[in-house]
Amino acid sequence: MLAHAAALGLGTAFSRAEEMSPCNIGAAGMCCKLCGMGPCRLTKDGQTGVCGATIDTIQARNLIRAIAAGAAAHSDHGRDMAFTLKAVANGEAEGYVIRDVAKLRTVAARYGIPIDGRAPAEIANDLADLYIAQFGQQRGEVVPIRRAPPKRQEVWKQRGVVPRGIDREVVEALHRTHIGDDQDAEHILEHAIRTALSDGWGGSMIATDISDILFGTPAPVLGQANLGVLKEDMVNVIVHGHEPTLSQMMVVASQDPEIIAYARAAGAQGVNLSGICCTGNEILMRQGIPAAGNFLQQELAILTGAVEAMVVDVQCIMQALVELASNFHTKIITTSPKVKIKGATHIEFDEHRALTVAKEILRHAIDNYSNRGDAHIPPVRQDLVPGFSHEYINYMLGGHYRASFRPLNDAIMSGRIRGVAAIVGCNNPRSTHDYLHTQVARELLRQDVLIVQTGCGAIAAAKLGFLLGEAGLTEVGPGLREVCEAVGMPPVLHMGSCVDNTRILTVLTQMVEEGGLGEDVSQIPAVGLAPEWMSEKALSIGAYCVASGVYVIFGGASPVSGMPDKVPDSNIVLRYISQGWEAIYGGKLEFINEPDEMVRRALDHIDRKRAALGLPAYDPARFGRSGDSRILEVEALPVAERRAALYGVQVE
Ligand code: XCC
Ligand code: SF4
Repeated sequence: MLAHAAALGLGTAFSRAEEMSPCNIGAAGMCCKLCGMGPCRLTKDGQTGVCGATIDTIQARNLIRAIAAGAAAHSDHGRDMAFTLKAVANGEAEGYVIRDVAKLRTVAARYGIPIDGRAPAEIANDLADLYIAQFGQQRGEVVPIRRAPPKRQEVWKQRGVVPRGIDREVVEALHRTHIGDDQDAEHILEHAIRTALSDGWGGSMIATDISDILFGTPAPVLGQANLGVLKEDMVNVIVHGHEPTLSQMMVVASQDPEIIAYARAAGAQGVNLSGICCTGNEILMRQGIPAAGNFLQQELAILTGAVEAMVVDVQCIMQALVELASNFHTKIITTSPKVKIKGATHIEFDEHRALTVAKEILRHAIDNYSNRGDAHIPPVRQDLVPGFSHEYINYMLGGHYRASFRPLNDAIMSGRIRGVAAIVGCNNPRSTHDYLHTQVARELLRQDVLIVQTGCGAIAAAKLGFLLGEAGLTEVGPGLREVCEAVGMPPVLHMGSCVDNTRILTVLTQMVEEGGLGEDVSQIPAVGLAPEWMSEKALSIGAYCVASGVYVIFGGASPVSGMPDKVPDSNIVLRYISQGWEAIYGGKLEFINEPDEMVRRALDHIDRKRAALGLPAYDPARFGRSGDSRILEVEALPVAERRAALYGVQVE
């Protein structure tokens, strides 16, 4: 697709990344533009800003501001979901229903909301009120915190970092970093933890809960990924962004007989809906709607010339789309009252009349079908099986009557599975598309590490076929292969969108509750990786995972690398977010450029956690002689010998 772009003389994020070398002062977190006396760019050791701010203060302020923005984005998404739930509960949201009453009851009961003898709408109304209140709460503790392991909650309480209210922590992060406020790097970063926790154990967790309640808790479905999911003879509509309120209704509208007839009348076979980024993940894991790609494929999709409309809501939408689309017939349609792009068509989405708006958007796209010129759809797509919510993992491992995480814990304790890695987050055109994601995933699978994924990382792995059961037979180490064969699961579990990283927090909590892997998340042989991070949301995720006790490795450049000639240990901020946070939370945040080094440190961490738990050291030769391995050996034999092996017929 990049060659195609070059032939057409069109640029993409890849070519712009080449032309735009990053500012080395800003990239290292050494530029402060928080007041009109600056901006101050610190380039010499010991130098300060006009106000006297030191390099570590400036680095810390930059980092917490990024975390606050990321937490704000995720949490605002959660807020909108809570308002939608409230509207649905009160019969004011056209087209939506409460699809997962069981999850509604489980979640509500956890907070002491009465469920017995009550209609789903009544329970949903109370839960919506409780969740809406978390955003503006001034004192106390946000309620989802209670779902963390007790030991972990103790750590947070002792440090005084339990979020009081979601909005409050974000506002305080902004206040503290205004000129003349908090000027102690470690003190600033303490609040970064509190802000990030209000995302992970707050806004994002609320978003995940409500998406499941309204659209169904995911379970495995068959899907497809990559640009080859676009169709020559259909009206191609791509939903791109994050909030599933719109994308879910687009799914409904695209299957409406009236819309299908309208598309046929326009000469197409129907409407072919696909997704990009996390709103794509939401409908991929629930309805199996194909993913056209991840973040760095948004422009490539338009370059196919086969997309009638790209419908966007919030987050990760490149402004470049509009200019690029002007070379084709593609319409970029913005829908959120929060997001407009100059030159795009704006059709505002309103959850109260969602189905009507979704149909209107689709009619626009269908009307545009006759304007399509030459299409250039690359014939590449890959099957995948997404939809591994923690509820499903429980069921998958223990069955309906004995749903449990026991088999997973046992497999880790025996060493069949060496440990668990969550590989999440964005794409970044500063590296080859998907390269860091897939390099790291490949190697960890070989080392018997079970992988869970969300966001754009999941789609990167999907394109290589890692999200299929068959991948377990060829791509992974012997012990993990046995587990995948026995359970019938892929070695890489797609757990959803970026807000669904909270599902990973829940899984880790359940692993603790199940027993045998310590009493807190920080004891589990697990790591988190964001090999190609680029968004501020990723930094917030990283920080709340650290606060939850996880070793988090970010690939690519560090936004707080500081003075280039300084050894990392004399960089106050780098040392604090690594050793400092580890001493407090048992998790740490490190930026590592090189995939082999990421893998090495991840494995080293996993092995050290195994040793600390008194588990047997990982031994690749110990497992893998059972299950399908014998069959695979037999199948590799010449026909006559295969017969002999299978039926005992002697070979002459
Ligand atoms: Fe992808 Fe979630 Fe990153 Fe955006 S931020 S690029 S993972 S779509 Ni979550
Ligand atoms: Fe410069 Fe201080 Fe103003 Fe930042 S806050 S721009 S360091 S004077």
